[in-house]
Amino acid sequence: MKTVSTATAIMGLPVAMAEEVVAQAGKEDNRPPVIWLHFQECTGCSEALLRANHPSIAEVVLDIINLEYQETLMAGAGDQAEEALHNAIKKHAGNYILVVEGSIPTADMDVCCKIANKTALQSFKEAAEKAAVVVSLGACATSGGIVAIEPNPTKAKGVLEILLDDMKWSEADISAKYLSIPGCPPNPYNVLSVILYFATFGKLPEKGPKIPPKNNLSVRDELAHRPTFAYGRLIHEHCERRPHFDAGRFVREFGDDGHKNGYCLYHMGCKGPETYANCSIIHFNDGAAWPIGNGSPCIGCTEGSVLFKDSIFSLAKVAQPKPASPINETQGRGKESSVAQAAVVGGLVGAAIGAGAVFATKLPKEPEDENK
Ligand code: FSX
Ligand code: SF4
Ligand code: F3S
Repeated sequence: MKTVSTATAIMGLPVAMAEEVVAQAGKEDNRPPVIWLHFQECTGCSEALLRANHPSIAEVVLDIINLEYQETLMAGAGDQAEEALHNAIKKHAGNYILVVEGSIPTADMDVCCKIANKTALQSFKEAAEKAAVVVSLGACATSGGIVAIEPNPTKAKGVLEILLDDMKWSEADISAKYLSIPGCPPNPYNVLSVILYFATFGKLPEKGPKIPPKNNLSVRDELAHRPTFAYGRLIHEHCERRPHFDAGRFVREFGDDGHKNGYCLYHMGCKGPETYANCSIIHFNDGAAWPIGNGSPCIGCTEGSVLFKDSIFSLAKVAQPKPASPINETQGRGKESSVAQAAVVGGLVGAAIGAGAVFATKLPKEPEDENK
């Protein structure tokens, strides 16, 4: 119940939905079959899942999903494992969730990432053809990640590219059957929430960002295929250091007084202003930690266009450098509101707008300006 309540809250569903999610997730025959393939990666995505205690990986595997094949966790190996994979694809054809970790090499080399004497591309295609939905897990599976850094010797690609270019999936197929959960590693609760959502409603959750460029995304744009509940907003919108950003208080050097006081990491290269993710809210390791909370700038690990592409210390583009209006909708409107209250609110608004304006003048117009 606790697990499902947490996941229901993360998915942004009403509290009353928790019971339905529990009912669906608890049905013995309703646990969604999952086939989980590993390609070129560090296995950090599975490791992050292993660090979640509420629920533990044991609860996920035994109670929530029907995990048919997962190379990191299963005891079988060799022919026995290969047979299990084939049997699972056959038995659950058209009904299983295919989770893919790691990028897929496409170079004309007979040596990269062969499993059971098949190339990763062959293994992926066989499993994707009969899947109900395909989920790319992690930056590597989503857009190539660390493996695809130039000069990308294995010509590593993410799942979306393979589905579109090699398997010729249509736009309609991609929209109904493909979802990505990027991050290096992604947050385990997002993985769990997607699986529970699928088990409950038999379809993928809403996808895409909540804010522009939502309506201008093409099918090739990876931003369009992430669950909105987890990747709908920028980290910068919900960061615990955001008040320092708005007030113009920044860390200028690791270990300086600003760093010790938890100031904003923007000038240390934080990519929170251009990174869509919910790690600022749900954290990792059961809520114990997340990069910015630990004093490290965000490196944009959910963004294929930022991670390992932009320099760690380059300045992120900030869409809205001024703070949002701090007017509290409940103040200054009721009968009981007083002139004094209105004055206080007015003063705060003025102060915040002033701070925003002062701060805005300190921001470079373009990131390159900072280097001048
Ligand atoms: Fe990549 Fe995941 Fe980073 Fe590592 O499986 S997303 S390198 S955390 O392991 O694929
Ligand atoms: Fe947080 Fe980074 Fe934004 Fe600063 S720049 S408020 S540290 S997300
Ligand atoms: Fe990744 Fe940035 Fe969150 S590096 S884990 S998206 S704070």
